Amino acid sequence: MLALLAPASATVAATAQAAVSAVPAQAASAAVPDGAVRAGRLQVRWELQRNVFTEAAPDGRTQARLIVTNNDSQPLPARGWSLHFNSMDALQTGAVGAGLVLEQIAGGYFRLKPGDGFAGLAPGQSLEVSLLYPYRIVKLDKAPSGPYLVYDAAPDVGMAIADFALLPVTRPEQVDTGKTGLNPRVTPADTYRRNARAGLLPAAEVPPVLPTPLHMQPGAGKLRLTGNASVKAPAALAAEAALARELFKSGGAPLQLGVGKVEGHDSPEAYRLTIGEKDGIAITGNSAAGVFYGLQTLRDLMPLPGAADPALAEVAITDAPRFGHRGFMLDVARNFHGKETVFKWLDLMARYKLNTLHFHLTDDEGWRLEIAGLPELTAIGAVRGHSAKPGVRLQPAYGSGPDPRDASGSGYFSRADYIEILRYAKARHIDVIPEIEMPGHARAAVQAMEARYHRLKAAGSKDAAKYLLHDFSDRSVYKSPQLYTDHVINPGLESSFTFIGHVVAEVVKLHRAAGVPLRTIHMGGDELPDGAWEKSPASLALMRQKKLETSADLWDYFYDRVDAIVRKHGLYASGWEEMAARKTLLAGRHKLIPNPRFTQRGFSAYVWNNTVGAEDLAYRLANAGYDIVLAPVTKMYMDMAANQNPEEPGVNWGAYVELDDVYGFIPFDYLKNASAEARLGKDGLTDYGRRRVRGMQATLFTETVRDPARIDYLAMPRLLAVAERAWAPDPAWATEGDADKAAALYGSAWSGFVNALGQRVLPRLDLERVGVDYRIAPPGLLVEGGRVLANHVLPGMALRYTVDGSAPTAASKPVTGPIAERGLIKVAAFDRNGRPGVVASVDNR
Ligand code: TNX
Repeated sequence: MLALLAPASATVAATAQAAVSAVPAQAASAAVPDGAVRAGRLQVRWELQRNVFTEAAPDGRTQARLIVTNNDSQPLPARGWSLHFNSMDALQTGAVGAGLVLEQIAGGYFRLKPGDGFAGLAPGQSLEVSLLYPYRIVKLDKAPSGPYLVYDAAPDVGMAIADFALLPVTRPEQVDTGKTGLNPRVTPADTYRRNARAGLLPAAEVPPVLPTPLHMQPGAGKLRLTGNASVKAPAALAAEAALARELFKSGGAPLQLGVGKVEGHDSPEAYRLTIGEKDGIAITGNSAAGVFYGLQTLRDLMPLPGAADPALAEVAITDAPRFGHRGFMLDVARNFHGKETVFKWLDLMARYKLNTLHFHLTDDEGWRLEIAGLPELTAIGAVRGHSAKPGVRLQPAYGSGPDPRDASGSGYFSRADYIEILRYAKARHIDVIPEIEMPGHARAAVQAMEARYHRLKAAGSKDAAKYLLHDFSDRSVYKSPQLYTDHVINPGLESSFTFIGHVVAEVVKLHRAAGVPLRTIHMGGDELPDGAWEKSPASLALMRQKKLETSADLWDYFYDRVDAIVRKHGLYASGWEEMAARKTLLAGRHKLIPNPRFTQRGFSAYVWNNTVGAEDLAYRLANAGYDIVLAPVTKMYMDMAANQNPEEPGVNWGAYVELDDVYGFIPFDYLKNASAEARLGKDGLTDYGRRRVRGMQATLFTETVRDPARIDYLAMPRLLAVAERAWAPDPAWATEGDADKAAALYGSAWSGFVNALGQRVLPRLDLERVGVDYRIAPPGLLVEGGRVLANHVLPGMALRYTVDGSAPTAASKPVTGPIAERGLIKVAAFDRNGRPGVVASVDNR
């Protein structure tokens, strides 16, 4: 990922783009006018400077600067060039200082150009421009990304500026939050106090299985693991038997697998696992899925690799999931992530008993699935890069830069890839629910279908407009959260429905070809901006014809048609919460109500909004009859940063989400621990609504995720808390009415959870070399009486420290108690392979 300059080093910077040259070297050099600077010799730095507080912006607006340095022997000319980059947030355009002008091209794609006052930048000189944001930016992940240079003389050639970095946040005014009273940074002492809620548990007290099983009856004996494991299973469980043999790679025991009735449980995922000193191991599942989960439990019970004298403790477990839908959403549209990454996450999901991959395949910035008959969807919609001409490819986004070969900006799953993924998932008892975003978040498709239209029209085809998604005469004024003004599918065009019908039919075919039946497709519904469609002649004509009064009625018309399309294939429709909600105005303010129109359609709505004021939206929709998947942004959005420190990766529009925020989520009583004021006027979940809650999911949008290791960092270990909530029964603390008792129950449950993570679950991933670069949180540090106390959120993680200002390494001194040495104490936690986590430091001089 993008390098953040350490305060001490002002010279070295490397970016992910360094490895990617925009164009073949020859073309690039030909694109540089004689006597002009080469992109490779320009240096760009971004620095968050301060927040500007005004009456109009009481929460502040971020002021930042870009510093451009010419390290070439040639000048940056007075005119004839532009510097392009992406920004996740809006920027004030116009004159930005140094004689330069900032323009928004579209969405978060900007360009800096010389204005009349610019005289050029001589070799060795720097210039500075000022960037003003409409609000306060907290996260460095919001910084510009993917800068590149274009000369007007060769407008089709973009040349990456590899020497690009962010300057560190070291001064208080950079994080000034004004009067909001928010703590601008989490300090090591804050972390220490937070961590102190759980200490190291003796091995025997660490919960042995995660997610927590329903019933566990320990025995007294021990079953030795030896070289002669014998796995017996009927032919129908051949895949499970193979998994069992893999678990027994370095020592096993007699194991019997079978499908049969698990007493007292109807869930096909229920299983019973017994381990006896004499009888060996038996796993019976209500179905192969149950057997599979029994094996995942066995995996967790196995000694860690390398254990001396390996054995299994006697136990009898009867287990079944709390929710039938236990999901993880992976966005491969914003930044592409390939097959191998998807396989890795399917493996991890299975390990922790998650059973649904919500595959976010399309969005404004990419269409990632090959669709037979519509080659433009991937030839154009799956490729990002620089182009002076419209309709060639998508514009760069999220730092993908000028090169159409950029691995994050460009890429898609061929039909064969997709089928392979479906089969891989099926072998792990995971359903794949593909998502096709609409009617908003559809810019990639809109542009691809426009290009198709122009191509066929030029060829004289009568069918040119067959799949067109937007109305060329649309004058609607709207803006999406990603700043687009041209990214929606238009319901006034019959061709929009022809397109959706075609895509749905092709997706159904792919699932059939994979031998994996499809029950639902996620048909989007996210964030159609106010104002969209309103000045489209096509939409207005349709409204007159169908006697629709408002765009909310038009929305209903749209999803009525979409529903008919998916039903024709025997599917039900899934979608974001808006699919089940109706936009209304109450006293002039927006209010989402359960849409009375679709309650009997079997829609499954994924409810993300639990922000202030909407905490009960999921319950209101469920109470009204919609099936619900809980996906609350403040608890289970894996792209949210863990905390407000600017360097901490992730975004923050919904919340900061620490591990315990996820762990503390109460699916059936979101507001249990909220103030009386916050609960006032909010609906709870009725018994009827409760039966509509199908489950929950962790959601990972990937605007900030170019590197697959960043998925690991954001999703792990938080996904383990999601898995616990999704599988394990309601914990006692969630239903206890007495606040003190509930707090005590929570405390011991939390302690068990973090000890299991720190002592067994994560070490197992390390020792098995699964390759998960999970977030190793910074230790907590507290200076007390001249000594430094250190702890970690996950008891059992090894802590190491230095006193000489260097970053701790796997060879640094271990923390074994209070640190008495004087100096700048730097401490980091390490995984079992010596990989360090985030460093924390305190002054103990
Ligand atoms: C909101 S919540 C979105 C996505 C963004 C995400 C970033 C929802 C369904 N939509 O389009 O990627 O925020 O966190």
